[in-house]
Amino acid sequence: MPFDAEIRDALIEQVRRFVSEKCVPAEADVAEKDEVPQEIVDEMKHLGLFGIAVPEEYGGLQLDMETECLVAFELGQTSPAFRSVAGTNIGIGSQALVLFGTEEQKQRWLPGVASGDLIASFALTEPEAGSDAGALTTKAIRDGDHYVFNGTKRYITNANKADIFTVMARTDPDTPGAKGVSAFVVERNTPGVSVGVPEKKMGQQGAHICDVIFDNARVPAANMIGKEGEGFKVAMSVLDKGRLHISAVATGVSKRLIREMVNYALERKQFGKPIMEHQLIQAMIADSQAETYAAECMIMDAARRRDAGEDVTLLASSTKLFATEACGRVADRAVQVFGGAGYVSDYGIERFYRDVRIFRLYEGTSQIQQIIIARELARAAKSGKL
Ligand code: COS
Repeated sequence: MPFDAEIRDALIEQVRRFVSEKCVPAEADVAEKDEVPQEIVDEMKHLGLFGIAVPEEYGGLQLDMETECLVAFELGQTSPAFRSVAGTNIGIGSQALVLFGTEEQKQRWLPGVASGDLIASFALTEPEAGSDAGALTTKAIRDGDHYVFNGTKRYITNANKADIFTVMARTDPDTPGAKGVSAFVVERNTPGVSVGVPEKKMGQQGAHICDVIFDNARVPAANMIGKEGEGFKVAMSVLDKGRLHISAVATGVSKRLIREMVNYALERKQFGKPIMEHQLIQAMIADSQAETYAAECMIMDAARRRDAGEDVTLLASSTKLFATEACGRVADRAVQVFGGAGYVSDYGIERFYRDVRIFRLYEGTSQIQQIIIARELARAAKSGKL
């Protein structure tokens, strides 16, 4: 059922004001200090942002995907580090529980996820298993009513703040590839679970990624999400949704950068007139607008189809590929339109240029999206559905 239009408009307006009044003025400071201030985190909690994708019965706002993307368009219009604070609770950290958790698991963890009092992280990637996620080697070996975890997860967003992790681990070491993998909730305070120091990154200062290390960590068997051996499918379903969300965030950044380009081009004069009147500048801005509008339309269509119950694997990958690559081009043009000022930190444009680079990498690289798109098309053709 579509989300109530009036409530939706009010929420989007609230998020828009929060972004422009609280986040935008704090952008440089957050980048400098590598930390989002607690008062901004508290305001995000107050707005319900941590729980937008959690069902109402567990304290969330239960937005449909279309509304979630509209919110993400707004959240994208500032440094992506702000979105990242709640990003894993909204997306990959919580959705395995939402989609596949038992009633008991949901009651135990989702209210905290929704309020933001519990930070949820998603632990799939490993040192030797990035794009080839099915090659993961973290083991979870059954021992009575527990599983014993050993292994290392890498580049895990919000790991340093996380209270719970959705962890994909190999429960059947004799079965290689996707089939031997199961999904679990692992609590941070489990003995044998430790978190590394945050990595130094190219951009998105204020958002953190760390290793998560399991050293004989005993996790109750009751924490398994879904069936044994189905963990890879759980992860892929979570990523289908996550990829739509990231597409919307990237498109939000593109919208912000278009605004920055237009405003700057109207002010900045060269050759006796505002650079907005120079056709080569117009071309860069026009291409950015056309691509961003195309991304927006793709995202809305894919989100509505997901809300209608369609399988959106093909659409989510198509959307992520297009929207994040477009965002990269928009950020590059923004630097170009700003010229020397685009390269200087004070204007913030070079920061966005660095910040958006990760969109083409995480939740599946552009090349992985291409592989998924081709596979889905081949599958559809073979079953006569193309
Ligand atoms: N939804 C549900 N199930 C899915 C699925 C999806 N979107 N995609 C794949 N599956 C299922 C497949 O149907 C298959 O099950 P069956 O054997 O029962 O048919 C199983 O999962 C394995 O799928 P597949 O054979 O396609 O796995 P591969 O190892 O060949 O690789 C890719 C799949 C490359 C698509 C996957 O590893 C991937 O997405 N990699 C990128 C990982 C990523 O995004 N990392 C970012 C980390 S989070 S920031």
